[in-house]
Amino acid sequence: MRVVYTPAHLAHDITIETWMGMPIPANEVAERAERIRGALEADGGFTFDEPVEHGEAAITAVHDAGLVRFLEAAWSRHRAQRIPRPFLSADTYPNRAMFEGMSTEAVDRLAREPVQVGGRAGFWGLDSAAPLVAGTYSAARAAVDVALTAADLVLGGEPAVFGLCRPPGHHAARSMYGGYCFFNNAAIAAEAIVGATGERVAILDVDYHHGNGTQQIFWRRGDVRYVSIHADPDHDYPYFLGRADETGEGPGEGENCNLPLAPGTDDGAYLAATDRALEVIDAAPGSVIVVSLGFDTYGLDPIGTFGLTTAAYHEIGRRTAALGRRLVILLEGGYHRPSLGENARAWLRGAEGRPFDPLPAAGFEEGGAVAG
Ligand code: SP5
Ligand code: ZN
Repeated sequence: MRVVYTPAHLAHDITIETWMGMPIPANEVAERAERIRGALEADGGFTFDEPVEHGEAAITAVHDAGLVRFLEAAWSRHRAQRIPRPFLSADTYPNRAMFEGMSTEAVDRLAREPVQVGGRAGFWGLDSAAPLVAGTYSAARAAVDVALTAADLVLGGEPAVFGLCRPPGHHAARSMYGGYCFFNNAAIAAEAIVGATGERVAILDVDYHHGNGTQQIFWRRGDVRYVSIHADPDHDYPYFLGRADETGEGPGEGENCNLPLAPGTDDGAYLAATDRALEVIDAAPGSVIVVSLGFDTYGLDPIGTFGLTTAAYHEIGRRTAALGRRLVILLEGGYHRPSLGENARAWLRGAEGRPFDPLPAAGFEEGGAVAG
């Protein structure tokens, strides 16, 4: 399988994130992508391509240009304000209750981007856990190019291509970043595929978290079907979207399918949900699936609660490919660093119909034991 990768992601390296006001060691770190690259190189069955630069138009096809300008300038503004921290995180968010009782027109006029950078980060941001650093914008742009290059290769005839995107994308909405995501790589790729083919596209999101950004972007669209399996938002991030009764509106009615699962979900229940998700995709026409692939469903993931195993990833990859559609597979989350390489290798080998043989040198075994 061909893999699109660039070291440009290394510019976005995070040491600390804030969680409920507490500084904690960052989860979405550069080591994640390097672990996966290393495992795929060691496998020998993957070849690597550099991304091709695609420019801004593909981004503003799904994102507000104001978000792009904010992300481009945020770090220099943060520096200019002499904020003594190594990353930018918001001060105040425009909670919807702040505007309660006001007309939509009044809110559109008054709830606008302020000047102070902590207010700007609140205006464009969802949460306090997506730290922005000096290299964030360039890395996020490169991740988009990775996704678009993977899509180009598939449109050129490859049956399945893996885009090693970092930072991830599926929490980023048209006018919002958040959840470690800045630009929505999967949504940008899906939009480009619709534009290039005129066909309908399906997005299968198997990250642990609901892809609120992807859902939002395609909510009213009849040409992109979004199907997501994730932790019940009553219990986990992003909390305010991801329920089963969110089915889309207007031309998008029936094109959004959320399959929320309880904390602690194991392989059996997850594979049953996978079969349901694949049925929903199979029921609409189209020849390409964009996969938002997260490994935070893994049993040892530090922020997820599910119990998936490496064997399950191999099987999910196999079943997804068995639909017979071409796959643009894009990395989203997954934070248990020692297992990421093996889990990615398992999924991708499954998608190619190859068996999975654990690498002896992985230094990692199921259950978390570190091999000598
Ligand atoms: C792409 C992606 O997977 N984004 C996930 C964003 C999750 N943000 C919330 C992180 C919560 C961290 N919780 C730490 C719990 C320590 N017990
Ligand atoms: Zn996630």
